[in-house]
Amino acid sequence: MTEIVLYGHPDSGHACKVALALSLAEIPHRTVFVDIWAERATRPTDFLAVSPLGEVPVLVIDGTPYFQSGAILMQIAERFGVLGGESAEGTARGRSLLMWEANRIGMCLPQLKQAHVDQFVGWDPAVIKWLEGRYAVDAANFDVLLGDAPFLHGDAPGFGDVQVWGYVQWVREAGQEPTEKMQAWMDRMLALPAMRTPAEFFPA
Ligand SMILES: N[C@@H](CCC(=O)N[C@@H](CS)C(=O)NCC(=O)O)C(=O)O
Repeated sequence: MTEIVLYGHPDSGHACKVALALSLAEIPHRTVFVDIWAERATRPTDFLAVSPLGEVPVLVIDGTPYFQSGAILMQIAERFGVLGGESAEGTARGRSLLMWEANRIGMCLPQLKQAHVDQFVGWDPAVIKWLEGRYAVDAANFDVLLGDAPFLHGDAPGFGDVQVWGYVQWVREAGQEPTEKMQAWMDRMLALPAMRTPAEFFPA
């Protein structure tokens, strides 16, 4: 039987999205909590051995480590034929959504969330304004990408939805408002039976 281990932390949207993909696809696995706020050198040696950058998430499948959350999602979808990976169209849709998220939402919401955690100490107001401007564009484009469908992949969530969920789940913690369509999509994502809280995905 395939042995799958996911290293992550509840504060990492990148790790949460991989945990959500495994949960949605009902892929048996074990999770390992890694304290990302501790000094890297103090992190578990089995984790440091498989994480080339010392970051979470890392997914290890039968001893082979995969890193970078988007690449891990593609690996899961294509290898197990799930979350859009069952078809060429679903895979193509997921890849496009993944690249969009990584270049856009993944380049404003994580940073804005951290700025709020830091109470803006050390953050240049001009940088915050720039990130907020990026989010405004991304929120409008989210509506375009969702269209009238319940999920970004259509009738059921795919790995593109999971990618976007990673940090949109904390849109308000990042000090931003979701669009109406985004809120409705978030409600549908939260209602999925496979959904868990970050702390449930990665108990300390
Ligand atoms: N681009 C990477 C981002 C990974 C990342 O930034 N991980 C953070 C948590 S969200 C981390 O491990 N931080 C701890 C550290 O860098 O020491 C991905 O998509 O997986």
